[in-house]
Amino acid sequence: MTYQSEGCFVPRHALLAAGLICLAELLPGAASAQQAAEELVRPEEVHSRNGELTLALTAAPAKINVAGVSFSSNVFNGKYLSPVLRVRRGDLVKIHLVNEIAKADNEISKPEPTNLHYHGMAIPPTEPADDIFVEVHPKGHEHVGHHSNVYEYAWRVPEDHALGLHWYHPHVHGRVEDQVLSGLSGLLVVESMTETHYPQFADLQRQTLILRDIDLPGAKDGDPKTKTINGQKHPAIRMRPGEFQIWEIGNLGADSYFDLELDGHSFWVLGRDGNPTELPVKEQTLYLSPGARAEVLVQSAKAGHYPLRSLKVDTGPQGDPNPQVELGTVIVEGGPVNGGSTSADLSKPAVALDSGDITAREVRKLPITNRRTITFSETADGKTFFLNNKMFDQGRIDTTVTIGDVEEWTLRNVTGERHVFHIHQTDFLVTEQEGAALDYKGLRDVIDIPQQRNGKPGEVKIIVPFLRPNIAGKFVYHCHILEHEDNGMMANIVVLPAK
Ligand SMILES: [Cu+2]
Repeated sequence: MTYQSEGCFVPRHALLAAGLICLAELLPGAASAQQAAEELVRPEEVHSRNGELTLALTAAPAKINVAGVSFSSNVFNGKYLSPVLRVRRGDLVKIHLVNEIAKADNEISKPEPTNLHYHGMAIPPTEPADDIFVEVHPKGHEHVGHHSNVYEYAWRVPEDHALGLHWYHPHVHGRVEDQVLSGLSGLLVVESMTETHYPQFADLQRQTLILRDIDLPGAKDGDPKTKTINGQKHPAIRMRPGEFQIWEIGNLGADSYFDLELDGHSFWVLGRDGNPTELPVKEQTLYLSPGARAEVLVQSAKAGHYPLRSLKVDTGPQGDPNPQVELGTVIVEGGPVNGGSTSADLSKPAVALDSGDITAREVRKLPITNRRTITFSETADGKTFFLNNKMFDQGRIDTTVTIGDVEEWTLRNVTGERHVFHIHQTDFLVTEQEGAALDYKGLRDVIDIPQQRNGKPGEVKIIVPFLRPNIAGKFVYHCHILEHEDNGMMANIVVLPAK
């Protein structure tokens, strides 16, 4: 039997077992009181079979319910929580994308082009793979020389691809923020990171936490966005005392930062941005810029309720507000689990790192073939954004490199707000932040560049290896705060085939 009252859709026995009652019943309208009762939902999953993942994704308005509010929004296949795609090395991925984007209650108000980008994937930046210059127009708005409202994506996961968490979202310049904010983003997992690199943790219970931001109807410009986990405002995540779990977490939102803190717990990072770490990295808070992902190990403390928060992030005097919010509650209860042997394994380094793509250790040793500086700037009103003093222009080539090049890029932020660097098709190694050497144990594909302070620009140094022959072509690098990207903070790069 399901017990229902406002905001409570939980089997009564589960509530009793948890020692909970639905407080919404006692305190009608008290948002915080309803919060702990809703169980974390599991996203729908689509697995590849016999080496192939086939999926139809239709972007269209649908009635959704987010944080207790019902409204229509453009989403994939009728749901705010998009399917998690799980593929393996060597798999063929075939996605039939249909554009039925239309007027909805929020954000996107008219038919407009869309497409798909596969963030973190080292696949060709060309059709029918990860070409973000493709425009799939809605029916009746097809342009001469463009495609119909349907597009057939087909690409193969490279046999040596890094294992981990990636994601998919539209990337038509100028419309990315609104489409992602509407709900058009989902997780894409190249299996099996834990089994391959951290086999001692392979049997642990897993949770998938999709973090996103959204403007609820009536939200005013400048209001902080509403943050959700798996589309839920304040779900309950369950663990047993002493239990280790693996959490797959992705910030698949448009503009917001998440800096996760779980009272009395820490996070052991096994992978970030689709790349394994060289050893588990202990972090007290898990900082996830827009676009960042992480696989982490969490060991629960003694029985009790622990708030899972996203801490306030100082985005700078010109930045958008990113206040602290409570995202959910970890409920620890039931028979204790002896995590002794798992604790001991935390000091063991990752194994089989050479089974895949280039590692952080290898990138560190590569000779640098060229250095360049990318400056992030914006107008005083914070409405127009530049890379190296230029707004994005689809027809202009800003950077040209050749397969085999290994470049050191200095990312310089001369604005009063944080920005987030991302480049398509390749990962990079972060070597320096604010003048201090950084020895992070893995490759990344998004990194924050802090705001200018006291006239001193924020600065980060990265090494970008352009080594994989399959990434030759034209693609982009940009700020992953999608509002900034849409308003100019993006540039084109052409990677020429090796001579
Ligand atoms: Cu930015």
